[in-house]
Amino acid sequence: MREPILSGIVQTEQDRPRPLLRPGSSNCGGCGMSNILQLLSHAIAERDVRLVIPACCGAITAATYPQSAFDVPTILTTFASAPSVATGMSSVFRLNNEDTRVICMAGDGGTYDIGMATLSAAAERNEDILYICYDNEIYGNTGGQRSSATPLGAATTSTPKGKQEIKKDIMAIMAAHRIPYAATVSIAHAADAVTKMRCALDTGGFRFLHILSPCPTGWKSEPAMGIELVRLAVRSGLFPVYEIFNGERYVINIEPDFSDEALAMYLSLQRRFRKSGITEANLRPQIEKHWNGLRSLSGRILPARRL
Ligand SMILES: Cc1ncc(C[n+]2csc(CCOP(=O)(O)OP(=O)(O)O)c2C)c(N)n1
Ligand code: SF4
Ligand SMILES: [Mg+2]
Repeated sequence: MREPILSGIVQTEQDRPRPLLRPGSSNCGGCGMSNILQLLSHAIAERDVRLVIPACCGAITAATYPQSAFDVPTILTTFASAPSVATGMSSVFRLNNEDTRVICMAGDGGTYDIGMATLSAAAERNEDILYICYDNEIYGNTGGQRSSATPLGAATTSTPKGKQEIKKDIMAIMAAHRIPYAATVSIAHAADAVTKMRCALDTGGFRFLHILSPCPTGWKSEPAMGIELVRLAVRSGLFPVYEIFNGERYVINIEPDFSDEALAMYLSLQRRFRKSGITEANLRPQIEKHWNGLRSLSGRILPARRL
């Protein structure tokens, strides 16, 4: 399961000649969204793409007009309308016979909460859009309030003692739309991530990628630890890595060892979990329930738990 950091991925002749995210972005140091954009750059290679970004940290990433850190034309939309705007753009490209992919890049607030209506509508119509949710588990751009992606026990500016509710299962919601392709992506497993991004870029219809995106500012973690945190989340079973084809065929891509030590490390490296005092023992039943569901959907027999 273990891959070297960024999987030794280096620029090759097949890659995008210039990075999607150029120097000069306004992202905080260690922002997971920056890592995602770099991986996406490898995946895009020579493909022609447009970005559509609703209100979120990503809308600020480009930095100050007239400069832009994005190396492709990028449209910023209102919070709730990114999938609708992307629908219009994708339709125009199709009518003009242009081979241009439209990528919505939205935060968890724009995806799980405020953009849910237009996201669901575009998915139900099976619009030709790649929708990426970079999930930092908070409303990062406005100071770090809770979203429905915030996990149990995490302190945010609107849940200072720790959130009482569990994280919403966005993948189950997207699967219910029976879209052609949905996948969770780990930035700690770069080869798997780039493969899935390419698959999502080249599949027709609505595609959805859910990517856990460390936010050192909101998670109160060290900027250099982002990729390691995701590795711990995957290893402990907290962030399952899998694909769903047409809402019905589940494929688990990475088998965790369900290490309690990794889960404890994941919690202790982020000060957002300190106030609630949540422990690995509190989270384990929820993780097991989630995995039991995934195993039965993927038709895989539950292996003995490895500690
Ligand atoms: C309708 C509406 N409500 C609230 C806001 C203020 N606002 C801008 S960005 C943001 C948070 C976005 O959170 P998320 O989508 O998770 O992205 P992140 O900032 O974490 O990258 C909020 C609440 C807004 N722009 N529009
Ligand atoms: S607040 Fe978090 S998500 Fe936003 S730019 Fe900073 S590290 Fe990235
Ligand atoms: Mg967010």
